[in-house]
Amino acid sequence: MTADLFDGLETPAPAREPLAPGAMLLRGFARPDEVELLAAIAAITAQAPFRRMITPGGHQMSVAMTNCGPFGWVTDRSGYRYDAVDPESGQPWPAMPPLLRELAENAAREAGFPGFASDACLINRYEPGAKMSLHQDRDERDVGAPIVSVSLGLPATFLFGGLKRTDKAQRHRLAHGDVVVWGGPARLAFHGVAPLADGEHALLGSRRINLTFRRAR
Ligand code: MD6
Ligand code: FE
Repeated sequence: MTADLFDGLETPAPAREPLAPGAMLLRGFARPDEVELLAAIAAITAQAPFRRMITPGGHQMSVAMTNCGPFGWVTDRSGYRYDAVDPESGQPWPAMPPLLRELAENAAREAGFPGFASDACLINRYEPGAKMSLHQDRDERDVGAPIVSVSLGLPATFLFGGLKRTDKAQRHRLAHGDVVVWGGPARLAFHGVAPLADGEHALLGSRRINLTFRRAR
């Protein structure tokens, strides 16, 4: 009886979980687009392959990265920055497919940030053991715009702290298709990803891919 309540109607609204003022988890928001998203990511990484970048401190990151859109986030010995050119190829980053840009805009609107016009999409690939230490996203010129983060593949534990590095971090499990939107009073909160546990995902194998959409310029 309740199973066909939604038959012939629009998809029900996604489950929203507020993480903090300005931060919202939209469970499964990207799932309807999973096949097209993975095809778009494959086309981007054929042009701009994943690579493990070097931090300004000289450490190689455990997460492999690439980008699409007008600007890409890069790090090397000289620092973190946004660059219109892929330093590996000397070419502009691959264009941001409309599907990705629209997914980010729709998720931001759902979380209370209408009009999000992303000009940078960082694509992160985690293999088992890869992690991201607590950090703030502060390389963007305008921190008035939110960040939209899409999780695909293996689940991860997202660490979400406060505005000080020493604030105790909450832990949230991010699964395939989950989207986190992050802005306003939460925009500069410290966050990270715990070491990825081993596992096998039906579409992605033993990997997690995260897309983070930003307004860089
Ligand atoms: C990740 N995410 O989920 C890493 N940054 O793989 C981030 O660093 C991040 O998820 C800003 C806002 C949301 C995020
Ligand atoms: Fe981040």
